[in-house]
Amino acid sequence: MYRLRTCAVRLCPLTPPKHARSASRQRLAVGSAQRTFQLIRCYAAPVSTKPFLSGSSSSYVEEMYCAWLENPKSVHESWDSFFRHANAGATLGTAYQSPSALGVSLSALPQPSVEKLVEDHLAVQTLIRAYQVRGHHVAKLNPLVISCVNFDQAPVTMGLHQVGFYGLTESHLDKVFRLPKTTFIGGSKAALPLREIIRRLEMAYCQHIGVEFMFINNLDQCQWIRQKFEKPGVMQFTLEEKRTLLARMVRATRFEEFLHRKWSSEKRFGLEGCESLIPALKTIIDKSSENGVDSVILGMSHRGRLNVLANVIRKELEQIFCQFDPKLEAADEGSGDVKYHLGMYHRRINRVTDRNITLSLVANPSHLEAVDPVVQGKTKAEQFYCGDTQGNRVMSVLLHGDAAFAGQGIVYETFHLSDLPSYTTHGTVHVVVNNQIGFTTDPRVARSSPYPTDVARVVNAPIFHVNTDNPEAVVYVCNVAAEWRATFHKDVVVDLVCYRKNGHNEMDEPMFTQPLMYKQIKQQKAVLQKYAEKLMAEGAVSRQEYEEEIAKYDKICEEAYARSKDEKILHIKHWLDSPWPGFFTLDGQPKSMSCQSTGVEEEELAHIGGVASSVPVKDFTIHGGLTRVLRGRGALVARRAADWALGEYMAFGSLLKQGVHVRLSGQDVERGTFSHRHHVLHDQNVDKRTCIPMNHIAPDQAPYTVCNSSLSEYGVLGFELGFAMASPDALVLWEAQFGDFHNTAQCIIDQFICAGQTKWVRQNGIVLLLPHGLEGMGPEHSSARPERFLQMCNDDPDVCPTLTGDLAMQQLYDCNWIVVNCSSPANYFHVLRRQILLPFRKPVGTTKPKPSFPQLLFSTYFRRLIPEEGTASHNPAGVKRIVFCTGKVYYDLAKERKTKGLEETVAITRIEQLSPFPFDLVKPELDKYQQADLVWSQEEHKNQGYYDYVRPRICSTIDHTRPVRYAGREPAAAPATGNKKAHLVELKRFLDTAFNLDAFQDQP
Ligand SMILES: Cc1ncc(C[n+]2csc(CCOP(=O)(O)OP(=O)(O)O)c2C)c(N)n1
Repeated sequence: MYRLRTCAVRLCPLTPPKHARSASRQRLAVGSAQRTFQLIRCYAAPVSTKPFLSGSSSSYVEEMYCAWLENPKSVHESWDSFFRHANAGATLGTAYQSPSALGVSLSALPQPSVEKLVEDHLAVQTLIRAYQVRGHHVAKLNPLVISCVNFDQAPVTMGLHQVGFYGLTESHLDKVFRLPKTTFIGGSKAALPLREIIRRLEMAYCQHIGVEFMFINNLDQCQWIRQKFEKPGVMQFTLEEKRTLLARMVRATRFEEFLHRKWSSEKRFGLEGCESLIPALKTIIDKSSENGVDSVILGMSHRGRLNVLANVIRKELEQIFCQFDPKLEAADEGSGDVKYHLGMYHRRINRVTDRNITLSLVANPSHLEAVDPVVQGKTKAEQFYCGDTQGNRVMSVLLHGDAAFAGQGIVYETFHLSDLPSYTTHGTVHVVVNNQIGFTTDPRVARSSPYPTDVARVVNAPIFHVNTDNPEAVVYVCNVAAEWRATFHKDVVVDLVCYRKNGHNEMDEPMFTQPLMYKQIKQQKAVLQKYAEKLMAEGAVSRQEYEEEIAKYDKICEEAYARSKDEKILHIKHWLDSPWPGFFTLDGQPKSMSCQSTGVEEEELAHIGGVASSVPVKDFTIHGGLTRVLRGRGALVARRAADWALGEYMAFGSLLKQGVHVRLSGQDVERGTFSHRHHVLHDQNVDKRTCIPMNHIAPDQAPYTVCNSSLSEYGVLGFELGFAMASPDALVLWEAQFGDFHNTAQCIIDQFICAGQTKWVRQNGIVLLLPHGLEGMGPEHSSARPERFLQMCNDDPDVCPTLTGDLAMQQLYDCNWIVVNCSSPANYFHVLRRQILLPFRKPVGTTKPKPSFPQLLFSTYFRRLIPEEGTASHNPAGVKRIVFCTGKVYYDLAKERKTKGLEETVAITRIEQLSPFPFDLVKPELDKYQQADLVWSQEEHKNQGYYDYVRPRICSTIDHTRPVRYAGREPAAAPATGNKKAHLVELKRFLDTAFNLDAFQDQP
């Protein structure tokens, strides 16, 4: 877009009517989002060399020129005359010829005066533009008065006394200037004296609101914002609106005061200094509700969270207050969480619009901003399930701290999801509680950008900075933000510039580190008091009414406090952010404790296999290589076999047919990193024509979503977790490109997936697909780090449970997550289907081989353990060793055993579900081979992989009567060697150990 500024001077000698039409058509055709102004230019036009038509002033001419091309009457006659002559190739100084309507005075002017007139107009337009671009630099944004933003000492070029900067003098102040189309300060007037122009610009851009938007590369959007802030009188409030605002400020303020009175030494991360947040959020919700939104999903950190719960979401106050009672025990199992992390879901009537609205605040961990993608995923899912393709009914609101917003990379990753087809939520309203400090750290050492909000510029989100000591300004920008989202379905940021009245928490002493700032804060009059005084001075409210409002709310708090004393127990269940109506019994239990068979009729599998090996649309040319792949699949189906890709296809296809939505997301998942999946076919002759055969399985099937994601693990995994949170009736899978890349999403894994249920009684059935395997590809691209997942399992290694018939289900119910490592496509098929057929939801992490894989016949259920089924199993007494293993190393072991002729002597048993550990299946194996020594063999290094998890559990199963030996790689720092030769040597060495029956003789 900005190219147009530099080439704007090169006005071409077009014939206006013809080119005006074509240019206008071009602008319409590209749509509002792509105004790049690729106008044809003739660089030979003499006016192109004029110095006054250069730099930023030229953009005004450009805009006028474009407007003139579309409609010559849309610009002032003087400009019409100028453009006509310029286009006709007029020479220097002759382009302007007075139109007849301007009369003699101008046309009679000597030529230099004409040029001066044009120059002065351009100067005024540059000045107007300066306010639009940089007005926020001088706006009075900071309630603390001290400057919070350093713009590299850029000179202030605004104000009555700065007109000289534009080549104007004081004598111009009372001259009347035409206003360009790019401003709305005139209201109904097309021209104003310069003095008034400046006054109006100061009102629009330099008071308590700083509007940052001129970087947006869409003229319609810029114009929309200009008119929202420039039109005279836009910020008018009715008496009722002012009184409502005051009442909201009373609640926000008195809530914190109440908590402070009752629990002065309890951490609550109060909102004092930013009480305007409450009316801000309520305004966004009211306005969005007015625009048709009926569900708002919020994410936020600690600051002011209780206040938001109480006064925005309307959690019962007694439920909040009883969280402060140290004597109350929790009714639910699990760790629970601190009160300022808990979530909430509430459906109620919005009193302003009288419409139903559902508000949910997503539970979140301390990890700042980690909840952002989760909120987006949940929002996307809710939009998806209610058919809201434009985000008209469901929206997200994200709250941020200033330090976290600037510092946490996940903010950027989440912004980059905002406009992607499979991830967009059609606009999020971001609200930054910019208290100008992060714990004890000043902004000058916490970020390199002037504002904490600069990250939002990457997605062209407008940013509205506002001084929170002016609640009306806050409410105004929030209204505009909500309207922006409803109009353009794009992200927008409200930067609430405020202060933090106390320390980081209520126990913290801020004077240690920010003495001057806090001296200033101590002198600060509370915003409620300021606003109440303003309204009283205006006569909008009387002192008595104000005091009554306060007394009324204090009474509400006192009464709730009294009720909270009756609470005998804490129910974390009451803080659920995503209830799944109908999935559990009324008291939140699974409806049964059994799992249907995961098997599927062969006929159905053959049908799905047929779809997987065909192109279900006509006249669609696929790549020749793919034709071979599909043919290969067809051959497998005919042989009743499946490879890795086909096993997955059949699992997805059968669930879709059952009406279960399946969503697979991750980097390059559509084709599959290993070029095995091919879920999206591309027509080789038609650009962007694609086909997803999985959506052609049955007419009444559920939709299948498969989407290549942005290159973000943290953001995308968080998003999919949020998607899976919305409903138990969908199989949501995230695939890491290689398993090791999940570590950049570790926070989502640790904070949400591993511990989510125990902290927030919230189940989630997300599946993590983690390609894994040491194949000589080097330290990366090898290990999915299964040891990390296993280390975080909540089962006790030292206790062998009672081996009853329902152990398997009970274990699944009790565990925090399931870790599997399938060695066959059949088992992969079953474990995917089991995810949905279980009567509860658990996350699954599945390490899986990269799919160069043997083909196996289908079984009918997921096999947690695959025992030795070969020769050794027929004569257990002759077996000298059982080698336990998991995953694809089984094939290396089986091959080596055969080579060494030990098929009768060594049994190999595969543990496919590592956690929960299948004690009940391991025990019979151990009992069967009484004389055998026990070996755990893995391809991973000893300090990695599965060994540390499996060994104590096998020992507990047999009460430590036999030791478990190790045959695998030595301990190491890196997951794998980068040297192919070393890789093979290592492999040979541990296979030798695994089958050397004397190898452990010297070990105790
Ligand atoms: C990822 C992460 N790193 C560090 C912390 C520790 N921490 C808690 S609050 C905080 C300061 C946050 O400042 P800001 O984002 O401005 O929010 P505020 O507390 O000022 O409202 C820090 C560093 C954290 N919770 N999360």
